[in-house]
Amino acid sequence: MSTVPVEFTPDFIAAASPREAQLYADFLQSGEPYRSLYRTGVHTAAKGGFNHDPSQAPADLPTPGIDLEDEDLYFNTSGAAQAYWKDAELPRPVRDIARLRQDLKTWGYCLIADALSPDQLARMRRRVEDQAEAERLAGLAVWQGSAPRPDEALPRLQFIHCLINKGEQFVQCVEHDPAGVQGGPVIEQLLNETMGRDFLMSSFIAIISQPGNNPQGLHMDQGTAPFHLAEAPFTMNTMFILADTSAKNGGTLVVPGSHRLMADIPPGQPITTPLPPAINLEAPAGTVMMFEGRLLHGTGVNRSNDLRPILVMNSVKPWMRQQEVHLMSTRREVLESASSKLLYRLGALTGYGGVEGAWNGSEYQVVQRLMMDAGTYLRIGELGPDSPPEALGAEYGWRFGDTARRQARHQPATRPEIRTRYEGLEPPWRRPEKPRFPRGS
Ligand SMILES: O=C(O)CCC(=O)C(=O)O
Ligand SMILES: [Fe+2]
Repeated sequence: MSTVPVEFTPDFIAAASPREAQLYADFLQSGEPYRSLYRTGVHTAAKGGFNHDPSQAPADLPTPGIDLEDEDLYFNTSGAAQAYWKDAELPRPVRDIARLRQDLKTWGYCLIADALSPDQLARMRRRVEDQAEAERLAGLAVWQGSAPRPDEALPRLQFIHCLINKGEQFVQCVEHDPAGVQGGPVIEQLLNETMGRDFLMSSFIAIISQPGNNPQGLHMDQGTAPFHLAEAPFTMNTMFILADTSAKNGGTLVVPGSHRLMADIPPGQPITTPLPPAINLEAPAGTVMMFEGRLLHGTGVNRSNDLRPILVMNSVKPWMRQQEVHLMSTRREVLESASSKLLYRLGALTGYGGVEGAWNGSEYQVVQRLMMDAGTYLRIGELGPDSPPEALGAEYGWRFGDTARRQARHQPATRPEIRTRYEGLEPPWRRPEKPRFPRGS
């Protein structure tokens, strides 16, 4: 028996790999920029850093785990923060696309006034409230996004995931269909300009803060990337505001202009210049806030007696992973009736994330998914020239895809009985008649 060379043994490798010898350790293990974002005593009107840890709060506060009076904490925005921003021309809800562009560029966010008509808003709000209540009653509610109070097990922040399965109006939001969102065409134009036309929908969720929730630590939604470009964001958020929002009910905390500051920090390096304070978003129900991936933001504290519902749709570059694996999550009925635009945005037609090589960018992955639902999708495994005829000729799922069916009759060496068997194979789903999206053929 031959012995393994010593250089390949775990002990030898561990001994030869102290941190200082490891490649890129400073960069990969820096924890930046969050480490310095959450550092105490650095940032303006945020003496505890831009994060809230209820276990660190003094014990005798009127609200357990959080001091709602100290104006030097980042989530209390009516004192020092308000004074800081009082003369700035921050975004306010408008419909003028020129102003919206300017706000996105200067401040990292913009507010589209009346993006939902009163009817659309009422319908959307009712749907979200019903779904949220039902998920609570059914034991399906998801509580995440902030810390629980010290005396409670779960955060007071309810998420409703995968909205596209939960109402037609949510599909209309993804398509920016004016029938569901009257401001849809403006949203789509701004997404095309900031992201490029080939963006994907990463997730679409409702976030409902309850009275007395804890604030989120501020973050960039493209913070999963270890680098940022000054030129443009990699992700965009479209936030549908379903109730009048202000500091009172925990309007989203935002550091205006932070997209530029964050993009200027070299990857892996700490923030050395104090950041400006956060504001609470203020806007009437029906407004859509668009904000980009480099902007620092997070859920605010709901000090009212009502729920604060918003919807957040996240768009990403086609080379990024989507938060939701839509091809697994989307209900069959939604997939079967989907337009080419919806399918594209769900990630069913990219050059990534395909099934058994069907990721060439021309094949929707719906056939595969529907066959998997039916339990009929057979994967190709280990084969050899001597494999039994049943194995070589099996009804592999691959055969039903576009690429396989297109190539089948040109295959140079298919055994005649197999060729005959699969000639004219009918897939269980046909691509939509409408043109492919967004490349248009
Ligand atoms: O709830 C909010 O206002 C913002 C939520 C958010 O930023 C997030 O969950 O990533
Ligand atoms: Fe976020």
